[in-house]
Amino acid sequence: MDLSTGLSSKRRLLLVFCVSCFLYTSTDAEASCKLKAKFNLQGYKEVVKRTVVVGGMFPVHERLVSTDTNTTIPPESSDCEGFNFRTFRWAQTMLFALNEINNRTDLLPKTELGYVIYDSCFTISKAVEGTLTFLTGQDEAVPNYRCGNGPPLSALVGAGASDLSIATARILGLYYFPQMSYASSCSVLESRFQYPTFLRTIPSDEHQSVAMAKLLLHFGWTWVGTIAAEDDYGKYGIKRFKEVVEEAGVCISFSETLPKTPSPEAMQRIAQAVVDSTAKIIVVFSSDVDLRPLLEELLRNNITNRTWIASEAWVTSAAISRHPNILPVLGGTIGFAVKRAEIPGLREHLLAVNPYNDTLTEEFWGIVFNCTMNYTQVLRGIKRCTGEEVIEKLNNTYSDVSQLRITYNVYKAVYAVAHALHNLEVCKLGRGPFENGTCADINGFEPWQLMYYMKNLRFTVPHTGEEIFFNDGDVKGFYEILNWQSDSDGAITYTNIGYYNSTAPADDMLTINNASIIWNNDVLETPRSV
Ligand code: TCR
Repeated sequence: MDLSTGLSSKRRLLLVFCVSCFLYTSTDAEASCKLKAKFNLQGYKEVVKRTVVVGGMFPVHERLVSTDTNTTIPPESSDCEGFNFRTFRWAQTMLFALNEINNRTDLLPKTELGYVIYDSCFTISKAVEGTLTFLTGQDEAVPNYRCGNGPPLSALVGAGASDLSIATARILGLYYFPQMSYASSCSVLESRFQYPTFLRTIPSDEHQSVAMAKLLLHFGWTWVGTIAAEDDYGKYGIKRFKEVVEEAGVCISFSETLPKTPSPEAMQRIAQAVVDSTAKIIVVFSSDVDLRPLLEELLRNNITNRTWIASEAWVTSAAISRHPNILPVLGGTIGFAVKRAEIPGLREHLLAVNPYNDTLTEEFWGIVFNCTMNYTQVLRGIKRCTGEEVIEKLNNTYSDVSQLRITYNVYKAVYAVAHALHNLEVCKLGRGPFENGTCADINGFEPWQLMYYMKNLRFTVPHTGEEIFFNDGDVKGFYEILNWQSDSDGAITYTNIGYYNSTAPADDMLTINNASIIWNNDVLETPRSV
């Protein structure tokens, strides 16, 4: 089953998989609008049902290719590099969920969900570019301009990191356009005043920061070092953590920031701060992408005998935990993870990826099989992909479905949008939520009308039975607490040692089974903080 045929030819979806390059390159907004409308119409002829488009935004690449700031030629949208298997799995999970929903007869029976997906490349400018393109329906992002025809846009599922969502939520908020995030956990996104249409299936870091502080107090640690990524996630996460622990009398030995553009000097300086400090407990609030350069430095210097406290963004990251020789340095790490789920059929879907579907799948294929589909590269001597390479045996981060956590959040986010649309569709005139009991029309609703349904949603997630509802846009704070232990082959496994529940009474929020923890260097005794 490939991406497009997976959605079945009889009920064709609007497949506009936008990557860093867009489908049309016309610079004339109106001309490109006409082009797109024509394309859409052709796409719909075979459609039996009506279509509503869901937007998605995923940081599939890790960064922009650095470009020179030459102003003697017209600027161009930058290319991206650093293909990330984990986030590509998230994007594919959105397609999987849409497919599942489109095959259901009880959810949106008369409506087909199409999609537009953007790669934000972990970069604010790309996220903003994608949002404007989504809103305007243009390849050239021109605000306040949108083609009249074409299916209604519903919501944006994304963006990945908080600083990206903060940027997109400001734009979407202007139009009262719903955004459902799966990974942006920064506490500032709680503000409905600033981000009126932002909702998320990941808990706010307010809970995680408090949970980390309680963890420290639980073990009686009073001396700690902190390292935070240089973004909203790291800065606000560590700020709140510090507030809570300092109030409880814990002292901060050092506070370091992981720069977005890492330099060897900066990494050496931070590693030195870790070595020089007497603090043996170090809290790191960062994504795995930002932490990796420091990890290399820690490994080079063989810095052991520390207990690392991991924030959710790196606690189950294979990019960190599968790194060779990591055990002496990071074994014993304790961290917070969001709920995990089994999603039946997802692995099969992931392995059914069609290399020819779009530029992202092409690139993915090329990296996995060490080949290329690009003619010029073939001429340069790189092996040509046949498309017949065998993917079934693929065993990497992309196809690893053992830690579906943010992936599960993506799944929930897509379902949330579908349920909101469903409720909008089945509204009965006279009993609707709008003026005089009126309803919105699924064939042409306003974003604020869908927002009403998103806010007031309550549904049960398939396969897991988890009940989802939003309290002013947020879900409750629940984390599993994981400990990095080694298996018989010396590889890291994530052992569950407890959990944190923000809705429990104060004394019962944190539950930890001390006896099940194995600390750094296989020590069983709880380390001291100095
Ligand atoms: N919130 C982070 C981004 C993030 C992430 C992740 C990135 C989270 N979890 C896992 C990569 C992998 C949690 C943010 O910026 O809000």
